[in-house]
Amino acid sequence: MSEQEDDIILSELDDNELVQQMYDDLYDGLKEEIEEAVEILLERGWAPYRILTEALVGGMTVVGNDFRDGILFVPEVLLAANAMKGGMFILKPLLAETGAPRVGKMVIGTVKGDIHDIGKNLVSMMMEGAGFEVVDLGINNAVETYLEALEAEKPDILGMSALLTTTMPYMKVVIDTMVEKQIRDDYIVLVGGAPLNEEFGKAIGADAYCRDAAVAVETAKEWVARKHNQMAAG
Ligand code: B1M
Repeated sequence: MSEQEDDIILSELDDNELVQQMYDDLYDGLKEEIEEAVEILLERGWAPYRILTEALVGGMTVVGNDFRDGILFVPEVLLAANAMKGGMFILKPLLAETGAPRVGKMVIGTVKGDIHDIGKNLVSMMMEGAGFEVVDLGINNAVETYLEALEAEKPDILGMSALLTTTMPYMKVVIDTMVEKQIRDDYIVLVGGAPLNEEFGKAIGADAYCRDAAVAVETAKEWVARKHNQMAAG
């Protein structure tokens, strides 16, 4: 984006300038620069969650808008995603380091036909940070993969992510199969992804739709507490 890229010394920028520069660097897919900037913000005392939301997710929103408008294309967005993952990789252990007690277990994966994983990874990181054990199935998961994981891992929660209008209906396929096999009520089912909304979550039979990772954590805590209370009540 900027022709003067080589002249910029990230550590000399103030916080606002640095975040703006991160937006540019994310846009340009400059992974090393993003990693360096994340380290600088950490040194300056920024909380990992603030870096994640204000710098990385904020920058990715700009990328998303230009992708939508046909200004950026898949190869460029892949580079941006790769740069974002570089930053997330540094933040992951810090977000998970809160020392929170284990509150529950979640199996999560992106649905069949969909390879978007940044949002799902963010949810996983935040859930781990809040004390959940997370089993991440990755991307492009068929109903069989979800069911095998539920059987093997016995989690409290099944989380599904979809970023495409063409793949979000697959969540219903998974939930319907769980109903068919009479295991639907054994799990809390949470769904998320940019094209979803609360109405869709209800319509497919999920327990809740989660707008973002922070909401996913709060919703998961609420539902797990409710489940434990019900079990305690007999
Ligand atoms: Co794609 N893509 N993409 N893409 N891509 C979108 C989703 C799109 C909206 C872009 C656009 O047109 N504006 C559009 C979908 C349109 C639609 O369906 N209506 C789109 C398209 C069309 C495509 C392709 C079809 C493009 C093509 O090939 N012509 C193709 C599809 C490939 C496939 O999946 N089969 C494709 C490919 C790609 C890349 C590979 C280049 C790359 C993905 C890289 C990767 O993930 N490793 C990519 C990217 C990066 C995007 C955008 C730009 C960014 C997505 C993202 O990471 N957002 C996206 C545009 C956008 O969303 N604005 C776009 C940041 C992330 C933090 O947010 O994922 O929403 P999000 O997650 C949030 C919440 O949604 C929620 O919490 C997260 C954190 O706060 N959440 C959950 C998500 N999952 C959850 C699960 C939960 C709970 C909460 O469970 C409990």
